[in-house]
Amino acid sequence: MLRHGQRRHGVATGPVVSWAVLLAACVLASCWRCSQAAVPTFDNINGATVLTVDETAATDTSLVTVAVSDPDTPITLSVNDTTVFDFDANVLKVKGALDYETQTSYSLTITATDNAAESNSVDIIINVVDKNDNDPALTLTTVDVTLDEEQTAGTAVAFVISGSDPDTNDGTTLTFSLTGADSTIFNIDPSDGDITLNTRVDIDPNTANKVYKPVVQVSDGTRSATATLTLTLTDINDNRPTCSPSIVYKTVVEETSAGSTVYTLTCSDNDSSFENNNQLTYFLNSTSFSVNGAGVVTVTSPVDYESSTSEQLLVVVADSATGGPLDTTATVEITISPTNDIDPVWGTFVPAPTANTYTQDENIAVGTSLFTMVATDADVDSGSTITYSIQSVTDGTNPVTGLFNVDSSSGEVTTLAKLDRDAGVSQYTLNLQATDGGSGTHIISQTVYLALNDVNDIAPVFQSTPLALVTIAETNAKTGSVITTVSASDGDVTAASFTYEVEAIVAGGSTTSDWAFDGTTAGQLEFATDLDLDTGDANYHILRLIVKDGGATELTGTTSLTVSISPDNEHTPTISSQPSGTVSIDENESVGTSVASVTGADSDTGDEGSLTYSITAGNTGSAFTIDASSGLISTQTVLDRETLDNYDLEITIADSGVSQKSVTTSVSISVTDANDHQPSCTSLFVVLTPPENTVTTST
Ligand SMILES: *[C@@H]1O[C@H](CO)[C@@H](O)[C@H](O)[C@H]1NC(C)=O
Ligand SMILES: *[C@@H]1O[C@H](CO)[C@@H](O)[C@H](O)[C@H]1NC(C)=O
Ligand SMILES: *[C@@H]1O[C@H](CO)[C@@H](O)[C@H](O)[C@H]1NC(C)=O
Ligand SMILES: CC(=O)N[C@H]1CO[C@H](CO)[C@@H](O)[C@@H]1O
Repeated sequence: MLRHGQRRHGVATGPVVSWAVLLAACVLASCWRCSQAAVPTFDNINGATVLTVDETAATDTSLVTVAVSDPDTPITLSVNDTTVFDFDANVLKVKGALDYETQTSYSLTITATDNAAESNSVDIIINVVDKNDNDPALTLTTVDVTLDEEQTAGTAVAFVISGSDPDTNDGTTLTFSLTGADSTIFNIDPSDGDITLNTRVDIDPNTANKVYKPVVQVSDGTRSATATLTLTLTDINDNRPTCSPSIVYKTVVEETSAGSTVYTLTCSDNDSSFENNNQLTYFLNSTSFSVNGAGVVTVTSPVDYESSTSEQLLVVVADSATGGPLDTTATVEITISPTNDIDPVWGTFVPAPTANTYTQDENIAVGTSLFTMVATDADVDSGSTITYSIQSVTDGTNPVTGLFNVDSSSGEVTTLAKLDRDAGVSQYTLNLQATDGGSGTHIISQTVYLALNDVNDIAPVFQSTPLALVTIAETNAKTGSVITTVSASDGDVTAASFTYEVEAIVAGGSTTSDWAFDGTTAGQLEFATDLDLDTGDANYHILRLIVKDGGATELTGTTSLTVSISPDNEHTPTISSQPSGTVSIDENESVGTSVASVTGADSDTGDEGSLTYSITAGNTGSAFTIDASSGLISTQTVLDRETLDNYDLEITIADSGVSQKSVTTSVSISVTDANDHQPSCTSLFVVLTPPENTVTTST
């Protein structure tokens, strides 16, 4: 009954023992009980018993409650390997770590010993049941991969990873996946973990390569393992440099100094710096300009507008990719703006001078064109505009002004005033200038000379004009006698050859032929005839003299000369008439009574022939007076015969010449008694011819 109960119990307490094992144990126990009653017998296990236990079974997990039949209790149960299994009373329990992967089954000898030391043993088998008790593992053969950017979707990324799982059956199906932010660009094959790109990845613009760190995970369904992969996407040189703008227009002033910046190109390359993919270099095709590594275009050698007014620079911009550079071009259109950089140069003047000298007659009309300066300038625009000027004029030594004018635009030089050679300047020095226009003017200079020809433009003049009166003594007024010597001067530089003539007689009644200039002694005026005042020639003559300068166009000067001929007292007065004998006059005649008359004559003319009469002796008591000009003698007192009855008057007749000459005579006057009343004369005036010998001459 108990056996059945025990069996039932055994069944009830050994849930892990299969019904087949239980059935076998009952058969064995019935057999053992039949043959050997004192030996413990196993009721529910026998040599065919196979138990199973999960490898994950925890310690003290019960495997079987062994039922033993034996009267000699208590019965002790033991197992021959207690490292993993042992009994708690009659319950076989797990006491150690199980691992299917280490040992899939155990053969155990279970021994039951009764109180009488009788024992019985039975061998059973415990099969370990595999469970998913291990994490999968990743084998990371290649986890660091470098790949060029720009690969197409589907490109395999050469990670080499594999998964494994220590479990034997359960949890051995592995699945791969990717996690993490960096995983988005990948696909992973869940079964084998092969990774591909799921998109084309362009990392530009980027300054460096891009690193992705996806996390790969392998899972056995319950357990998983992860690892971080590294994909470095490297830049490929897939971008050309670009310049914005690609064409620029710049103006460069010619002669801009070398080194001046013209323009800085704005170029870039969307590639990264990897392998110098975005490192730009610049080249341009000009010798006048250059570009540096920063794209700065500068002047290399100053450009010349006159050579070229523009220049097109083709700039090649290339990256420096070691794998093969890419390039682009930019154009810099340079317009060269002109400056005034060229000196003007003199051309041939119009007319051309001879040995830098122009020659003109003096006295040319004011405004006469002398010459026209010519200068040219190779600059363009305002730089070529020439302004002409006269910087200075000298007479060879000193500055002179106001003589010349220049038309600043035409260069024509004209006279502003009469040029007078006779003023002492034979040649002027003209310092000429030509100035170009524009900024930073350039000036050139040149000297020309203006030589003046003398022209006979100044009339001769008599010196000491008006000439002084020339007085010639009458006796010298004879043919060939020198009257005076005149001279003339002439302002012309060229010496004049004077000739003199008597041009006209203004007064005096002579004729021009009466006068002559000496043929050999210039200016010496002589008489060409005898002039005699006593024969009626005038005592003064006004001559108009003319002097001729002998020039090609003869100029003359005139003056007047008065020649006075001074009379000479050549003749002594003579008595023309006088009383003959004694003249009587009554006493008591009234004062003023005429008594007698004496007259004289003189062949001289003028003062030399102008006679005056005077009583020079015998006029006692100033009884008489004589009219100085007529020679009439008259009383000056009332005569008294009783006082004085006879007078002998000395009468002097004198001329008025410088060297006065005179003659004397005497007149006897008798005072008669009034009582006689005897007139002694029939006429009051008696003209007597004096005897020759009574005439006396005084000198
Ligand atoms: C226990 O007994 C079994 C069956 O005889 C045997 O195979 C096994 O090796 C024994 N174990 C030990 C530790 O002796
Ligand atoms: C460079 O990259 C910028 C930013 O993505 C983009 O706008 C530009 O168009 C790119 N340039 C070229 C030439 O591809
Ligand atoms: C540079 O090259 C461009 C294009 O060929 C050309 O038009 C230009 O004249 C060149 N410039 C010089 C300075 O040679
Ligand atoms: C004649 C005559 O008449 N004689 C007189 C002159 O004058 C004196 C003085 O007057 C008289 O006395 C005279 O008689």
